[in-house]
Amino acid sequence: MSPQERVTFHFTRESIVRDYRIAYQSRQASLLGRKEVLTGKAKFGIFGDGKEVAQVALARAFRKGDFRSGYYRDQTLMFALGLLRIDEFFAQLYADSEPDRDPSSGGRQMNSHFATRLLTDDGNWKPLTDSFNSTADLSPTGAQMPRLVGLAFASRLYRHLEGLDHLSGFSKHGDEIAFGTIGDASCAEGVFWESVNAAGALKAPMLLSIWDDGYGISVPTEFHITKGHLSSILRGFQRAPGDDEGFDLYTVKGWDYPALCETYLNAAEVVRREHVPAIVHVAELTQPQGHSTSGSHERYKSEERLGWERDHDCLVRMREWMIEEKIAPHEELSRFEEEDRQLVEELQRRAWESCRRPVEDEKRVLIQLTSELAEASAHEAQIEGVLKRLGRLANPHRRDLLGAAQESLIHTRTEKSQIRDQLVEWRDEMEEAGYQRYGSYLHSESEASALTVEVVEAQFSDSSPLVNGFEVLNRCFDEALGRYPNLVAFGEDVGQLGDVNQGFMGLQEKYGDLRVSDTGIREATILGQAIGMALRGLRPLAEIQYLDYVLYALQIMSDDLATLHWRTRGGQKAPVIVRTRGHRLEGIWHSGSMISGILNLVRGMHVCVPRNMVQAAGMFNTLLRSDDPALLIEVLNGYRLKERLPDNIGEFTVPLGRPEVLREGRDVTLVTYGACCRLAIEAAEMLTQVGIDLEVIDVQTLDPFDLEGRVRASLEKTNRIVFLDEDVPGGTTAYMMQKVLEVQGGFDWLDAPPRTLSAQAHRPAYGSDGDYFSKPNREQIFSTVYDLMHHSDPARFPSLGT
Ligand SMILES: Cc1ncc(C[n+]2csc(CCOP(=O)(O)OP(=O)(O)O)c2C)c(N)n1
Repeated sequence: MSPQERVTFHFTRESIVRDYRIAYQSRQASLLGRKEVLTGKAKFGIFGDGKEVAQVALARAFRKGDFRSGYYRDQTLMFALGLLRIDEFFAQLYADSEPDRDPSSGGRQMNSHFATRLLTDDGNWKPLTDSFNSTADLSPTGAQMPRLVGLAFASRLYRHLEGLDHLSGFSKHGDEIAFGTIGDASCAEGVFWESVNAAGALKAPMLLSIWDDGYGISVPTEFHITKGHLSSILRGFQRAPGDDEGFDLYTVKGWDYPALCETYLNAAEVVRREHVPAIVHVAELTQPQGHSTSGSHERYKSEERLGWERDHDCLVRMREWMIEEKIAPHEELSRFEEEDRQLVEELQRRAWESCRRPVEDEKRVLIQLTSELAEASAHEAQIEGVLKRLGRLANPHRRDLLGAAQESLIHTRTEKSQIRDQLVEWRDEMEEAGYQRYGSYLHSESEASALTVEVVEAQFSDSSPLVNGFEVLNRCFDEALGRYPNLVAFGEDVGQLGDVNQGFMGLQEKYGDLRVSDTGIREATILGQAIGMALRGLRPLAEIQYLDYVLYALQIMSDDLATLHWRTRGGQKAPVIVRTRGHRLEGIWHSGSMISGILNLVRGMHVCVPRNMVQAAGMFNTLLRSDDPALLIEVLNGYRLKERLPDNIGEFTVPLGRPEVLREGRDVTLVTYGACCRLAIEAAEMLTQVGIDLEVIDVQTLDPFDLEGRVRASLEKTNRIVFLDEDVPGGTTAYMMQKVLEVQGGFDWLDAPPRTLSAQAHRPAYGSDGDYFSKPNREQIFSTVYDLMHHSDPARFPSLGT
C-alpha cells in the first residue's frame, strides 16, 4: 500500500471519547504542572500542551514490541500507551527519587524525560515484544535521532538474519516500528539530517513525527529551516511511487484528529510491512503555555499569533469536531472534563504527599535527635537557632536536613555524648543513602558486569604462530562472530574491505553483509545505530575509523550511551562495544591521543587502551561476555607488528582494571598505556646502562583503573613515580596521578615529587620530526627518570647537563 492508497478507519465512539479524555487529562497535567513550578514545589517544568491530539492518534498505531525515541513533549503519547501514570508524571516533576514512583529515572531526570523499564531488577532483559517500549529521553535537541536509526534498523536484522530465533523476546520477524518524535526547530541540528539520511540508506522501519509549532523557544521556523517549511525541503527524501528507496512523507494538521488517525494508521501499516521509513510532518501545532516554565511566550509571539493559537488549539478543535459529528454532546464532554480535572488534581496531590512523606519522616528523626543534643549541649542556643531556621523552610529537602545536622555537629565539636554519636551515625547513613540514591547504576550491576567476567589466561604453545597484529584481531572477530549470532560489526570500510587495517578481512564473505557491514561516513549515527540495536538485544561492535573522529560521535556517546544505565536507574542498558584506533601515526588527525577529553566525557563506559592486539583481543572477549558499554582504542601502528597468536584466541579474557607489570624494576615506577608501552620499554633498556632499574606498568584500562592497587604496590617498592602518555599536559597523566596518589593513597609512599610526561599542548605535527617534538620520546623518558634519580642521589647520578 502506498500513501496514495489510503484506508479509512472507523473507530467506536467510546474509543474516541477515551482519546479526548486522555488528551484533556494531559492538558490538565500541564496546566497544574506549571502552577506547581511557579509556586515553588518543583524546580522546572516543560510540558506537552498543544500536542495532545496528534499523540493520541499516534498511540493508535503503536503495537507491542514497538519503540519510542522522542523528547519532552510526549507526555500524552506516554499516557495514551499506558506507559506513564499521571501520578508518575508529577513524581518526576517533584524529583521524587523513589523508582517505584518515578520509574523513568528514579528522580535523576528533569520532568518529561520519559523511559520505560526494559530490564528486570537484576538487570536482565524483559520480554520486550509484550510491551510498548520507550527509550530514555535526552535534553540535547535532536539527540534522540541517532538512536532511533538503530532501534529501527534492528527490525530489519530480525527480519533478515538467520540464527536469531532465541531472541524472540525482542522481535517478532522484525515487525516492530521505531517511532521517533522531534520538534520542528530541532530539525536544524546536524544529527537530524544525518539520522534521516542513515535511516533511508539502511531502509530502517522508523516513523518519525515532527511536532511543528512554528518556534524553537522564541525563534520562528524561518530562522531554523530553509524556506521555512520542512515538508518542502524533506521532499528530496521521498520515494517515487512503487520504489522502495526513500521515505514516505505525510503532512497533516495537528488539530485534525480524524486526519491524524488516518495518517498514522496508514503510515505505520506501510512502515511495518515494507520496512520503508516515513516522516509525518505535523503542522499547525500550538504551545498554549509557552516553551517551558522559564519564560512566557507573550514576550515573543504577536497578538495575532496568540489569537491563532487559541483558535487552533487541538483540544478545542477536537471537541468541536466531536460535537459536530455527534460523537458526544457538549454537556457530556463538560461532565467528563470536570471529572478529569478533579482526577488530575487528586493524582497530583497524592504524588506530592508520597514524595514528601519520607523526607518529612527523616526531618522528624533529625529534629528529635537535634533537640536532645541541644538539651545536653553547652551550645543549646545555637542549635535551637539551627532548628528554627529548618522549621521556617516550607518543604525542606534532604540537603537542608544534612546542612542542619552538620551545623549542629560543628557547634558541638568539642563535646562528647551518646546523642551526638547518634546524630553522627544518622548523618553518615543519610549521606550514604543519598550517594547511593543518585549514584548507583553508573555501570552494570548485573551478573554480566564486565568486572566479574571469568579470567581465562591466554595459552601459548610451541606451535603458536607469530602473526601480524591485524591477524590476531581477525581471528578473534571470526571466533566471536561464530559464537554470538547476534554480534554485528559495522563502520566505515568494515564490510567489503574488512576495515582499513584488515581486522575483518574475509568476514563479510563468511558471515554475510548484515553481520559485517559498511556504513556511510556518519560517526554520530554509527554510535546511534549501535545504541538502538543494543537496546533491542543485538550485540553491536561499532567501529569509528580513527580515534580522532570519535569527536563526531562523542556527544552521542557521552550524552546517550554513557548515561543510559545511570539515568534510568538501571532500567535500560545498551551493551555497545565501540572500537577505534589511535595514538601514533602521522599528522594532526591520524595520531591524536586526546584520551582525557574522551575519558572524562564517557564516565559510565569502560575505556580500554590495550598496548597490542593480543591484549585487545582478550579485552574484546571480556566485553563480549559482559553487558557494559565500552570504548576500546587499538594502537594504530601495531597492526603490522608481529605477535604470537594465543591457542585459545576465542576464549581467553583480559580482566578490566588489572594493570600488568611489563618490566620489573626497583628504582622508579613508570605508569603508562597503549603505544607508550613500547617506548617505555626501550627507555628502560637505556636506563639500565646507567644503573637505573625502571619498573614499567601498563594500566591496560583507564576506566576501571587498577582495581587492586597494583600501581601503589609498585610505588611502595620504588617510592618514585612517573606517569607517561601521549595526551596533553594535565590530561590523562593527571587522571592517573589522581587515582594513584589520592584514591590509592600512593602519596604516602613518595620519596620524590611525582612527575608527568605527556605530549606537547599543541596537536601532533606531521612527519618524523614533527612526531618527535610533539609526542613524548625515548630521550625525554630517559631524562625524566634520570632526573628523579639525580635528585635522590646526585653523586651517583650526576647532572646530564640539563
Ligand atoms: C543541543 C541543544 N541546544 C539548545 C537547547 C536548548 N533548547 C531546548 S528546547 C529548544 C527549542 C526546541 O524547539 P523545537 O525543536 O521546535 O521543539 P519544541 O520545544 O518547540 O517542541 C532549545 C533551543 C538544547 N536543549 N539542546
